[in-house]
Amino acid sequence: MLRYLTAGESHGPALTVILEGMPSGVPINSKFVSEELARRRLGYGRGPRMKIEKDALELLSGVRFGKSLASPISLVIRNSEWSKWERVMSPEGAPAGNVLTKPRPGHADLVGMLKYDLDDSRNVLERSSARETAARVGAGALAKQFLAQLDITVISHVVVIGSAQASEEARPGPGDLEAIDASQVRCFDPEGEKRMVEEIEAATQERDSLGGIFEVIAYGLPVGLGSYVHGDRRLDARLAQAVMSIQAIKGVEVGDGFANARKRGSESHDEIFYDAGRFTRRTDRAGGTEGGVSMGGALRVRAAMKPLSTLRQPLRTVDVKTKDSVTAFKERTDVCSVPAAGVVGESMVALVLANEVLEKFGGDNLGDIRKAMEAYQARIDGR
Ligand code: EPS
Repeated sequence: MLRYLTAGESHGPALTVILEGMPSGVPINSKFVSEELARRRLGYGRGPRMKIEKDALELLSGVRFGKSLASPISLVIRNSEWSKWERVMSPEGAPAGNVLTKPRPGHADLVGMLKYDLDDSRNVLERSSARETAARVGAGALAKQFLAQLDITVISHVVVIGSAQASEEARPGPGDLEAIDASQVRCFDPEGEKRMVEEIEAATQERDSLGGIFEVIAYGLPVGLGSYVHGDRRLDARLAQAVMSIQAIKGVEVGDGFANARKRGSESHDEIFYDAGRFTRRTDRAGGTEGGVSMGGALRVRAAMKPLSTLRQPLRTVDVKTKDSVTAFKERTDVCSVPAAGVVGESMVALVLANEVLEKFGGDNLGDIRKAMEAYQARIDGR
């Protein structure tokens, strides 16, 4: 129902994204999209490019006088560094610049060269780079503006960087995003933030990189998004796919997924109560889905990001041309980008949830969707 496609190389002229399936009548503010793009650049431990460049946004279609038209919405994010890369990344002419033949372990370099029969790993890294996530955040910012009309809010915070952890008690609410973004590492726990910053400082000193875990929380969901009737309709499965698709993500959990695996059943579920005319839960161990269906209220998804694979002290590799044992090539890089990945996680979750809402409540225009949601909620509340 809602689909998006991104295009663009990391050092090409621009990134493009087309979002198709947005209903009509949704207030769309391009300033909000730009602010979301700026949020993705946040975080202690990012590399020099984040300072050099700004994500300059153009909204090309699908919106008129501040409202969506139901036609495809297209965004362009120009790379302000393009003039420096014009020769290296030219769509025409002969190769200019170094050919990269020393693939970085952990990156897509080697598998990409073998799969696509390429002899320059720049042809791989330009597209596998996490630069592409700027386009996803653009699409996610559109989805968020739709969800906001239905009082659904999506936030994220960083819970682990390397060996530094935030307190498990530090659970932000829907209004806490500003406070989270004010933290250098987008951590909601000030003590945790301190430990994380120290961890990044140490890794920077040692010319190494760090991964971590972020949590995305969506507030205000109705009961009944997703379905148990078939595997590919399960909300948790769709979330896992979407979040796992973010560059460098190697693990996804819903609620207390991995911790619950070590507990007994009697400690792992959310008991059901009936208070003031509503079914309620007093815990949220499941993270907001049961049987692949949203339970109503908050949804929690965590993702594990591996330490970035571009290193200042590169690992051993093989030169694909000479087959000599060498060290991998060096690129400009971040030390840690978990805070930014959290913002990308919000976007991916927002895109999944917007699609789920459209599947459940129809997809033509905001007014009809609202009415359908209200009628549905009235039925649920009457039980
Ligand atoms: C990235 C390497 C760095 C990051 C980049 C992702 O880029 P460069 O090699 O140009 O310095 O800055 O991230 C972004 C440009 C971005 O917008 O997030 C990589 O190898 O994935």
